[in-house]
Amino acid sequence: MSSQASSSKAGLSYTDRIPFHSNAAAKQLLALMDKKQTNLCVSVDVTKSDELLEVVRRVGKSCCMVKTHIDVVEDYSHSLVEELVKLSEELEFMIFEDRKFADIGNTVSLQYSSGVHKIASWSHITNAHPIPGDGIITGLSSVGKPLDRGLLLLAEMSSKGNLATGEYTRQAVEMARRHRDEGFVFGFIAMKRVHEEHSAGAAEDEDFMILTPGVGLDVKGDKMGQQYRTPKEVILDSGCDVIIVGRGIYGKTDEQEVKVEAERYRSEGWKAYLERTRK
Ligand code: S5P
Repeated sequence: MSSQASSSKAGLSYTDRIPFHSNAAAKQLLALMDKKQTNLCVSVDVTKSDELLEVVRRVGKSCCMVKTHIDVVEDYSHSLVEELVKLSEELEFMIFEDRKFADIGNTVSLQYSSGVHKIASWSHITNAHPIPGDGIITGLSSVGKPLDRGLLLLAEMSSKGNLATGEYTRQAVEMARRHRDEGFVFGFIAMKRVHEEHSAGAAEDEDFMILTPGVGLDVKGDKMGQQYRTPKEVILDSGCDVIIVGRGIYGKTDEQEVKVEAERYRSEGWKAYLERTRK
């Protein structure tokens, strides 16, 4: 426990953690979080391009990241992602395509670079399930690393009954560790600081970012197994770094409310971070 506590980076500011990362997207993200005072990632899971861009225009100033599921957009065209990239530069946020790759290296390299969406050409960050083994990182890295993109591994999930627990989570952490020097994998989708829970073999200068979905202030879950915790539980109690919020923000019917909710989550997440780093 003591060696765990001494190497924990949870008490440091986001900016002070930049030297522990070699991935360009991670460095950019950490810097802009402190600059904009936000650890909020808004998940914009809507099916129309106009709606997606409208939500992004409303929440862009409040968040450090916009997460997409580009394959649910019915009227997709390349101009959508061009506009999204433009907004990400104007409003200063990172783009995270939540593609959850889960195939062999060769297949994921094609899915990442090609097809209709050409994800690597516009998305700063993407994620992958560790289930196929190390080749998934090699495959994605061959496309993403030369473009300065970053990768997150899904070490845990937020949904009820998911299988990403215990030994699976430990192996996900080990996999990320094996590839740390390559500077492509920089963190996890997880519910807590999984690398500190499985700290055996961790280098003293190791740091991974933890991005956490399943965040809601008003409800505890949905009818399909999603489970929500509050920003305080996620950032302060569990030591995660980024809160990912979807329906709690874009689900509001009144467009003005979307902006208000984004600010509400930003402020709750930031308060919890300040409390954590002040300790
Ligand atoms: O374990 C997970 C991993 C992810 S990336 N649980 C999740 O909910 N997600 C994603 O986060 C999910 O695909 C969705 O886009 C978002 C949560 O949305 P919400 O509407 O429930 O906040």
